[in-house]
Amino acid sequence: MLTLQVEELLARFDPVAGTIAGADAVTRALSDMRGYYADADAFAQALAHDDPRVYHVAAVEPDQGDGALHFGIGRIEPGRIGAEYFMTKGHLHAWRPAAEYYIGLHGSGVMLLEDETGVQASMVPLEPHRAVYVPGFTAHRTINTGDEPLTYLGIYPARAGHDYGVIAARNFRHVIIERDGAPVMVAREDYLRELGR
Ligand code: S6P
Ligand code: ZN
Repeated sequence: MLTLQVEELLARFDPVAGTIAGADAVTRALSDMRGYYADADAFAQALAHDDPRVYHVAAVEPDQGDGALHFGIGRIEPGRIGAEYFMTKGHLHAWRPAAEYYIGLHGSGVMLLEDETGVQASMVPLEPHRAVYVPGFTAHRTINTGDEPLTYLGIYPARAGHDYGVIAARNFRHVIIERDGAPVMVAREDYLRELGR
């Protein structure tokens, strides 16, 4: 249980840097994203050239009890691998009923949401002045479709946890790719066919 000490209740964050004072951050470089991009040749070419940071996430997880909330701030750099934008790995919550709110802070992007089968999918804009509801039982990936860093805040039940296994094994059924300067959602198998794979 937390006390009502201000310093336990107040978090200071930088909405552009995507940092939270005193909080640890997890960083994902391009080399951590092997297998996540559809265009394996473009991935190998990019990685041969450089291993940039793709995104980082800082989280405040003060309390573990039932009903407790956590939040994280993510920052995704601008960039693309082939036609696919820089993005997060994406996950389901280990506790599947856990929903989440995403709030855009800076830059412009989208969220790719899929139900557990990948049959139902949606591309939802994520940018300042937008809050996106991610229902429970929904795989979610965040994608920077702009030219500057995308930052966002995600608020989720303390019990949510992360399950990366399903996505690592079979990926999302859809990709978000750039077409004529704008993001579109396309079935992964159609994009792979276009690439000749
Ligand atoms: C946690 C929440 C976010 C993500 C972050 C990075 O439930 O959805 O804080 O952790 O967007 O994505 P990922 O897929 O690497 O955890
Ligand atoms: Zn989540």
